[in-house]
Parts: sequence; C-alpha cells; structure tokens
Amino acid sequence: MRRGGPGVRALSIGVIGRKRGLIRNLAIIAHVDHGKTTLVDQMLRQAGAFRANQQVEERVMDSNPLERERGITILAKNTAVRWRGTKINIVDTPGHADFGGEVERILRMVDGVLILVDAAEGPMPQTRFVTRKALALGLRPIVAINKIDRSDAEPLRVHDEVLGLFIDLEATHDQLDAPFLYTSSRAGTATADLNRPATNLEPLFQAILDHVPEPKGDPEGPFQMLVSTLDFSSFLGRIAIGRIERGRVKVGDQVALLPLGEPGLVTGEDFERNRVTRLYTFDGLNRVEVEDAEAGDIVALSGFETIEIGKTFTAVDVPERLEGIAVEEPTISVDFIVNNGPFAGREGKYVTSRQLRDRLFRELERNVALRVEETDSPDTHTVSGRGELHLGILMETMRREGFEFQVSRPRVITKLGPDGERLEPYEELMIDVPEEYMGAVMEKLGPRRTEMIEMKNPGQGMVRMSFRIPARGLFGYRSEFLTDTRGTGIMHHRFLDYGPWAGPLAGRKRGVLVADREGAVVAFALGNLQERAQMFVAPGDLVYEGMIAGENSRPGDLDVNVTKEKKLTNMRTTASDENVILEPPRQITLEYALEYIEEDELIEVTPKSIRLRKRVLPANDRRKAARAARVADAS
Ligand SMILES: Nc1nc2c(ncn2[C@@H]2O[C@H](COP(=O)(O)OP(=O)(O)OP(=O)(O)O)[C@@H](O)[C@H]2O)c(=O)[nH]1
Ligand SMILES: [Mg+2]
Repeated sequence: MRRGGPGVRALSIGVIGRKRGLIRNLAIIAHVDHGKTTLVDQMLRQAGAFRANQQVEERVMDSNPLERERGITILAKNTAVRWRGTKINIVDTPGHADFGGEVERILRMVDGVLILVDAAEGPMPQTRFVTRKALALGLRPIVAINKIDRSDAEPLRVHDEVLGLFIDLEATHDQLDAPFLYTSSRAGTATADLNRPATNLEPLFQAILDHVPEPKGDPEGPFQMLVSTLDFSSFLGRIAIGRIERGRVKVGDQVALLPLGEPGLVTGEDFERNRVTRLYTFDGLNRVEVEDAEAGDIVALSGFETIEIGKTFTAVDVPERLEGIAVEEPTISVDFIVNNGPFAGREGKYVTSRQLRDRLFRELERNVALRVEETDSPDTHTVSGRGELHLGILMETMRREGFEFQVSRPRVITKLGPDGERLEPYEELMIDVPEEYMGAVMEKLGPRRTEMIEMKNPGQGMVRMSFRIPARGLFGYRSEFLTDTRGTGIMHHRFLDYGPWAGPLAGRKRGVLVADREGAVVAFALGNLQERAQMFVAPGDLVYEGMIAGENSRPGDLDVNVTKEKKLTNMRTTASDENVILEPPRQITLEYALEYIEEDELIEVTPKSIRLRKRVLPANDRRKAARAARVADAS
C-alpha cells in the first residue's frame, strides 16, 4: 500500500516552496468520519491541484481498495497544495482509534494541526485523544466545526464543547486563542462567522497561512531528519517519511541513519551510512521525485536498510540524534492457524503453514504496530495488534491476496504492574442511544465490570454516556448492543490505559446452532429453525459438522440439521408450505466475527467465505469435552 496517493510522477522541479517561509506543514486530525478526507478533496480542488477536466473520485486520498470499500482512512497520507505562493503540506490521518498511534507519530512532522469536529456529534473519544497529543506537543491548533450543513448541526454548542475540551486538556493561552471556523467539507466552505455563509475555503487557507507557524530549522546547518512514518515498496524497500529538521539533502549524498537511543550527539555507536537513492516531495496527488530538498519540507527518502520509525537521519560528520518516537504497544492477540477444516484448500491459493508464516513476517516490514510470534505448533502463529480493526484489516488484505487460514478469539495482552500484580487493558467506551434504551444498555454493561465516567443529555431524546471498561468486556458486546438498541445506538471505544485485572467476565449470552453434518443448507430446515434462532447461512450454502450456522436465541449450543429436506408424502403440499419466508441471514464480517466468537470457536477465513466453527468438530467429541469440563469444575 502506497501512501503517496495514486500516482508517482517523476519530475525534476526547481523551486516549489524552496524560499524560506513558503512552507506550512499541517496535519488534519479528528474522530472517525468527521470529514477529514472529504475536506482534503476540496482543498486539492480549490487550490487547483486537479486539471480542469480531470475526473476525480470522491475522497480521492482514500486510495487503497479497502479504504474505498469501507469509507474510512486506514493509512495516513501526505499531499501538498500551493496557495498564494505557499506550499502547504497536508497529512490526512485516520480517525479510527486503532490507528491513533500513527496519528501521534505524524504530529512530529507538522507545525500545526487542523482539528475537525462534527457539528452535531461534537468532540468524541478520538477527538480528545488526538487533541491531547497535539496540545502536549505545543502545536497551534486551528479548529473546524465541520458538517454545518447537517440538519441536526449545533455549531455553537460544539464550539463551546471544544473550548471546554481545550481547558480540560490544559491548553496554553496561545492554543486557547485558536481560530475557529465553521465548515462544510462536502460543500467546500469555511467561515469564521455563521451569519456570513461562505462560498469557498479561502478563510481556511488564510487561517493556515496566518496561524500555522513556518517550519523552523536552518537550511544551512548539517542535515537532520526524524523518520515519522514509513512506506514500503517492493522495488525500493522501506521508505522513510519525515520533515527535514535542519540542512539539506541531495540524491547521492552519503548520510547517516542513527540507531534508536537518547537524543544528542552519538559517539562510539555504530550506524548505517549510505547514499540517498531516491528523494520525493509531495505535490497534489503525486509524489514527485526531486534532486534535493531542504529544512522545513516533508520528504520521502529511500536507500537504507535499517529504516525504522523514530530513527534520525543526519549528516555523517554531525550524528546528532533527535528525540525518538515510541511505537505503541499491541493490546490484543489472535492466533493465525492453518485451515484444518473439511473445506480447507477449496477456496484459497495459499494455504500452507509455510506460506502463512512468510506472509505474516513480511507484514512486519510495513505494519509497525504489529507483532508476530511463533508458537509450539508450526501451524499456529500469534499475531498482536492495536485492536480488532487493525488485525481485521490484515486478515481482509490477506484473504484478498488469496490466503486461507483460521483465526482464534482475540485475547487481551496482560502486563505485570509495579508490585507484580496482573494488569489488563481498559478502554473508554462512548455510547449514544435514545433514552428509552438506556436501561437495556446499562443492564448489559454492569456484569462487564463497567464504570460510568460521564452521562450527558444533549437533547433530542438522546443520551451520551461514557464508561471505563476492561477491553475484554467489549468482546461480544457490539452485537448485543445493536440488538438491544434496535440498531439505533452508536458506540465507539478506544484504548485508555492498563488497570487491575477485573477477574472473570461473563461471555456471550446466547448459544449457537451448530451444523451436525455436511451438506447444502435447505430452506425448509431454516424455516423450522428460525423461530428460535438468527441464521448465519442461507439456502444453498455448504456446511460441515461443527460449523456454526446461526445464533440460538437462548443460552447453550444446539446441534441441528440445516440440510434437512421436507419429507415427501402423497399429500399435496400447499404453496405456502413450500415457499418458506426466510429472514435474511446475519452478515458476518471479520470484525464482527472477532468480537463474537468464544474460546472454543474459530473463524475460517478464505478469499470467498468467512465461516464460524467449533474448534472440535465432531458433536460427540464436543459433548465428551463438555462433560469432562463439568466434572473438573465440580471437583
Ligand atoms: N453532511 C455532511 N457530510 C459530510 C461532510 N463532510 C464529510 N461528510 C460525510 O461524512 C462521511 C465521512 O467523511 P470522510 O471525509 O471519509 O471522513 P474522515 O474524517 O476522513 O473519516 P476517517 O478517515 O475514516 O476517520 C462521508 O460520508 C462524507 O460524505 C460535510 O461537510 N457535511
Ligand atoms: Mg479519512
């Protein structure tokens, strides 16, 4: 996956933003879906980055297929526009909590942030997280209250909420003085005064020129640059992206790449010296190959074997290390297991443990927050990441490449506290629901060891609640939440901190229906079962013994025959008998499955299917195991 946008254009350019003071470096940060990428579209358009007749898709920066399909940004991406002679480097960042670490790293290569807040939703958990990080780094914010075109927009209320957040986060005087704009990313408008509707983004561009400080750093000094983010190409290997802090760099220069460590002059340590083979700057949707670049600009460079986030490039004779960047630790793990179900190898191209292993280790090249470990079994690898979406994206990418494998239920990664006590990750959970469902939500969250942090009633019959909850407590919760709120609730969660182990937590409330034999699913069988179950399979789907076919509406698993045909009798059947009306099956997505399954279950992932199964397939063996467990419990 490439960060530079769809095209890489080779071009030798002279003077884009080369004069001092003609660069601004800005990151756009926000909660998921608040309109960052849509805003970047409009900035590109209004700054003239597209040719007059150029066909450009919506949210053009979300260039990889998974981003387009899901409508979310997964990887941060750089772009640049020119406005009144100033080059504005813009980094579009992902808003989903699993990628918060990447946003944090990116903040090290910009001089200002644009904080976008949805004019109806207001500040959300991820807004708080990214804002805290930006303020702590001393960055000057510009605030955009976005989506003011929404019918339920309340920009003034949200304005106050953002100020409240700034005060909470101990913003400095300068930061509290941030300019506030009211914007519609979709319409491409920004105004400082709601009484004066705008027609374009001019006020935003002007605010960027006025309020984002020029990059500091002496272009005449010795070269120095921090690796803030990575890209990877099979041709060039790892590519470092960052802002040049000091000096200049040219293609062909011999430069040093210092290992991670304390900031300051490096003496007596070995480091890589190599030539810069390629150097790029950003321009519109393209990454532009250049001969040289200087302090203040954001560049991508390649030619080094030991590129890592947080390392410093320097002139060989002045190896002065910058303060590094810590890469966030993973909080959950899953096992990737070779597919050993009866349908193994039918749908995937790459199915062996060797292929799986190679692919997983290759992922480490580009996916810095990921860990892969071997286990006692060559068929199983433990993969750790930042959350279900982070791991889900990897699985989805692999199945698109033709891989087939199985995945276990996620486990949280525990740690030892200062006194040797066991700690587990806690999340902040924010829930918006219509008032009438509040009771149902609280009832389910109680047994999950949830603590309420705050409850607000912003009006329109909705309640907003935030909780602190062990990450384990969220497993399996989303599906119940959607059922309990009839799909009207919205929930977001993000990692908060490590806290004391919360003890045993209740698992999934409902049991599952397990297919008791191999065959094709028959409508008649589903018709009989659907009264007491929500099916995951549709007529014609193939099932095998031990595969999960649906959810029992009660606790406890049931073995069922979903391939059962109607008995043929001499009696004529009525038409209504033959045409059973079936509820549509529940669509199982990867992230849904990850939150759903229990310890004794697995997800089978192939390029064509996502199936849920019991670890132990034969019904008899499962019954024996359950009996043994009961005996063990009783003794
Ligand atoms: N009504 C309205 N909708 C908007 C506006 N800006 C964006 N949207 C919609 O909000 C949704 C999310 O927009 P994106 O630009 O993808 O949001 P994002 O902040 O980049 O999301 P992530 O990258 O996933 O964090 C899309 O459906 C947009 O069409 C706006 O100004 N008004
Ligand atoms: Mg986006």
